[in-house]
Amino acid sequence: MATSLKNLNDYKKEGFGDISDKKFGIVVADWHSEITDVLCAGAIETLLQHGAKKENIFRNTVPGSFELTLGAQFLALQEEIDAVICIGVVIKGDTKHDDYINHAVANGLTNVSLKFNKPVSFGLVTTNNLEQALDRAGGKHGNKGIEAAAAVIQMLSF
Ligand code: DLZ
Repeated sequence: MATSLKNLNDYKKEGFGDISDKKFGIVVADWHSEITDVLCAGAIETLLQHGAKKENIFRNTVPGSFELTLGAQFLALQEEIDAVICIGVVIKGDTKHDDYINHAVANGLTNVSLKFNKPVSFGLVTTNNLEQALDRAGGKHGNKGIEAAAAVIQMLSF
């Protein structure tokens, strides 16, 4: 049977579904860990606020954002994991590394999500400099870790 799609306003009115029995994997990149730690804390706080249990949240670390895809796959293939949140920070430098990493992660996480039919969120902050990244980790542009957690919660409500 077809699923009737809800939009964010519906969820704001009705709330998301019960996630108290859902299990969440979080993959966090070690590069710029002073920022990814803040993003991860935002994601965990959001899961808990929406009713997830602390013991159902599994944080894993990978070396850099490029490794988020395989980290997500390791988690997604575990049957008991319902959704995966990926967190990283890629800052532009003198070379095009950011472009390669960002596209690889975006494609990779899409593939993992579709392959395992599970929500996998893209909590990758991609900025031109450190200040812009800090602005998105509890600064003037909020905390992208919160958005990454909210995205999987919403997708689990389908
Ligand atoms: C190599 C590299 C560079 C230059 N910059 C970043 C970055 O800004 N953010 C990040 O998460 N990771 C970076 N990395 C590391 C790569 O993601 C990856 O870990 C290495 O290339 C090893 O595969």
